[in-house]
Amino acid sequence: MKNLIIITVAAMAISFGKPPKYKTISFTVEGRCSMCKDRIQQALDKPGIRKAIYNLDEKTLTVAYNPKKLEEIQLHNLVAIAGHDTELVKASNAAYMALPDCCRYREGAKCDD
Ligand SMILES: [Cu+2]
Repeated sequence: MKNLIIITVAAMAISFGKPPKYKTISFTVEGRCSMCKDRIQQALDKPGIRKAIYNLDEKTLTVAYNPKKLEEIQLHNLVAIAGHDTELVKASNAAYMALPDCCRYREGAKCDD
């Protein structure tokens, strides 16, 4: 009996300690420069997100996240709140206008770098 309890407790500990299964997705995000890249990646520095990498040349954001904690659309919302349009969610005007001049991608802004 005692052994059974020990085994049960051990099995529970193992299942609690299991690392979450991350899902990796990519989607298009508007951005112009390395500041945009930092801003976009920073916006996804949240619990349940393991990594977020923005490819400036391809305007593609790749995110590894825990689908048990976050829905895909929430990732788009986080980016839009930071001022950047994604292929599913457009940033509000207020969020967009909060960007520095050189990052205003809708007006064809060009950054120096
Ligand atoms: Cu920028």
